[in-house]
Amino acid sequence: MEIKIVKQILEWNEDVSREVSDLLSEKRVCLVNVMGSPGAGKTSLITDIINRLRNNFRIGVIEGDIAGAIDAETIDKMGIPVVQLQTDGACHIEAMSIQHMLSFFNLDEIDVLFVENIGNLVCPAEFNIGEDFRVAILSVPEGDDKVVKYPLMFATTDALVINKYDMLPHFEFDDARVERDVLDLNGKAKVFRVSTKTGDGAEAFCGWLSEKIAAKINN
Ligand SMILES: Nc1nc2c(ncn2[C@@H]2O[C@H](COP(=O)(O)OP(=O)(O)OP(=O)(O)O)[C@@H](O)[C@H]2O)c(=O)[nH]1
Ligand SMILES: [Mg+2]
Ligand SMILES: [Zn+2]
Repeated sequence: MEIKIVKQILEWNEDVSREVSDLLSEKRVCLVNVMGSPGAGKTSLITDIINRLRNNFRIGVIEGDIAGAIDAETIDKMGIPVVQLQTDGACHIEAMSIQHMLSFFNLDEIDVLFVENIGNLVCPAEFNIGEDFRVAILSVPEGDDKVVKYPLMFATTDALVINKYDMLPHFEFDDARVERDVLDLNGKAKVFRVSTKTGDGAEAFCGWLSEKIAAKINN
């Protein structure tokens, strides 16, 4: 008799992430996985991106949080389609959740979906969610040693946004060291210094982002 074999959860996640990716390619929707610690500025960056790029792309957002809907309310007030995923304790988002949530969007009317992952520097990076690319955020008050201490997120990201750059005078934070550490792990990463508070650096980041999105949806 043939033995039933159930695959480990990570392998299952890989299968579903490929299904998500295939569907979104067919629909010409770009999926961006935004990751970083609690409070690094994920929602601030996404709202800044919306303000800068909403005339160029049709944007949707999936907000991931352990509880509540605070970030989704922020995005909803901007008139952007948004769904809140509550993980009820889980500290990362899996592809199965994204696959389920895509049905709440009209994918024919979306060019780019941003996923705000759970605030966590560790396991979100282990799970592909069908994304086209990743954006990791590290903010100045978190400290300049985080790339070395939490390598996977920085090794797998396409861009690193060093956020809260306006706070640099107030912290011992060597941004050149952070850039070196990231490039040592991951030669393809683009590093941007941004303050979502003052807007400094956001234009350069959004320029890079626009090119990546356009490359996907015009492909
Ligand atoms: N000074 C300064 N503060 C910022 C900047 N970006 C975000 N903040 C502040 O940092 C705090 C957290 O920002 P959020 O955007 O909510 O961070 P988040 O990563 O979405 O947080 P969670 O969703 O809770 O994980 C807020 O008080 C923001 O106003 C920045 O560039 N400079
Ligand atoms: Mg947030
Ligand atoms: Zn987790």
